[in-house]
Amino acid sequence: MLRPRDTPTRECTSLNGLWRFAVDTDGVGRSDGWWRHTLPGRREAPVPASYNDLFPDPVVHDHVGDVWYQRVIRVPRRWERQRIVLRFDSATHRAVVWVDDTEVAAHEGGYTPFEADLTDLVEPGGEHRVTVVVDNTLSWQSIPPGFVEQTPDGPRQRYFHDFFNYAGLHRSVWLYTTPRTYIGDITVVTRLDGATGIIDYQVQAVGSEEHDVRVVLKDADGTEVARAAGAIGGLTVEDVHRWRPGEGYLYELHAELRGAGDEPADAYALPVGVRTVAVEESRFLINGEPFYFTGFGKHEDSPVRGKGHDDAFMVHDFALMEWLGANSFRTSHYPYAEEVLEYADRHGIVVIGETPAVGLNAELGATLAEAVFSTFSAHTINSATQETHRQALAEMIARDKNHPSVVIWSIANEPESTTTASRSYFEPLVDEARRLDPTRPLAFVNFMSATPDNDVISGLFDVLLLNRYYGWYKDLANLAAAERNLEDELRAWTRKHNKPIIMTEYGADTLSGLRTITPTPWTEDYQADVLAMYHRVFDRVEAVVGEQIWNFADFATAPGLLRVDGNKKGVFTRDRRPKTSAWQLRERWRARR
Ligand code: GCB
Repeated sequence: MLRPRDTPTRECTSLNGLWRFAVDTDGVGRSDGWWRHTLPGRREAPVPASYNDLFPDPVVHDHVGDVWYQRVIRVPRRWERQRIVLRFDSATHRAVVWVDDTEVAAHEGGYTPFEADLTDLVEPGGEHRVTVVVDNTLSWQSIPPGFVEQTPDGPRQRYFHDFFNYAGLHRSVWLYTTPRTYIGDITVVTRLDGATGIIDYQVQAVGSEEHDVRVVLKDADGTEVARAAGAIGGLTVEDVHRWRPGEGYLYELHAELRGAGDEPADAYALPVGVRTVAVEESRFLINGEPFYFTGFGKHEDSPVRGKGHDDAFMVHDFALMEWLGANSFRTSHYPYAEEVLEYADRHGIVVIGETPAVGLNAELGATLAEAVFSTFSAHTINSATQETHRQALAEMIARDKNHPSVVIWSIANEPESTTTASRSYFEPLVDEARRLDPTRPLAFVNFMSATPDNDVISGLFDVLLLNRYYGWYKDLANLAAAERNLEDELRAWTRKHNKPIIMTEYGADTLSGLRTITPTPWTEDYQADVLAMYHRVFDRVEAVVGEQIWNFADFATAPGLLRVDGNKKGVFTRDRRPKTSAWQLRERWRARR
């Protein structure tokens, strides 16, 4: 699915801004047909943003179920004879959309885009009412999963992941045009042959059969460097300028459909980075050279906006990572806004892209939701959940396949991975991911209690991503034992699999400003000691090819005895002020560059 862009044949209008907003506390909006009229009440909500923290009202903050957004759109008269598309970059976790009285789209999954073709419905020059109902409920069949507990005081959402269940229209909404015959999709795969770059491309045309496809590749200065004709083909660039970590060099692939009279029917420009990714034994190679990941697991999370995309926070976060010398991050625990990947492409930051499959684990259910259940069963995570998961995976790959910054797909965070049921659940998803993208290494993020002895699924994957909390959830305030146990475990993984290991989470909750001389959990000094201990071990174990600290910044979670106004494992506070460890990391990571 191509991101909306202005091109010589396409026009985009942003529908961001204030929309009418109503919380459907009684759950009557669908039966009463709220899309037919102006929404009840006088509330407005900004798009993009989570709605939860906008109002000083626990009813909104902790609402379970539907909320409604509505606005009027004006379709320019000049859009006559164009194909007109309404696009939501995301709606968390599912949505139904109406234009006037007609349902035009329904989508499951909170972190990938969906569209509705309005060509036959809207009037160029006319005004139309757009209404969206967004449902934040997590069930056993949603990704991520959860369940709603019915209590005497009303429904309560329970879930098995450690970040607040923010919801709403978190990303941009667009109204855009394409010609009636248009470029539906482009796929690029890049290869290197010495100094020569090869871009295998595929352009999918939709509409009339009579057209030719032409493709021109331009360098960053706009100079043409290669051209080709046909829907499928290859472009060769001598002396290619590679995309590499630290330097996000991008070419631009201009695809054109030409009709019978040689008129350009549609045109689209796609940024392309030429690079390769490979795994060789325990090494991770970018452009044939060993790469060591430094950086973070992150969240899309900020005060007031919640998970709403914000360009200012995005640029600031990247600038702070640059200040530290970090070269990578994981989109824990869901695909981030596409703006984030585009920024990473342009700036040479390496990304592990993750699906929203977080909390598929009964052990976490016991800790985070006081719930006792079997992870995989007919009544909990079952084949219908697996299908939602497959769809989320397919939509992530469809959206992100052309981003050079993305070098690994992570299929899930900390699922159960020690039972035959987990093996049966993951095997088909692994096959599907490899079918959809045979070019990128595949991984899942392994949970602490899944050890080299009892894990049964790591053999299916290319890279081992491990989350380990020695010195925190285990060996608290005993860093000597933590150091021994961590090293023993990493060596055991290497003996068993000989695959690259990236530590995708490690760290300690830290209250900004709390200091100590003797080792005391929650202090800034203890966080620094824990990180230093991990780094000593990483430097001794050759198979470790990356360190991504949990977390870049403090973030909001559901209430819990271990959570003091959220998770405090950030190297930065939620408003992005550094803790002591920031200077330690800056020294370590800048020295590596
Ligand atoms: C984890 C999870 C992450 C949590 C973190 C923690 O293993 O992947 O979502 O926030 O631990 O701090 O407990």
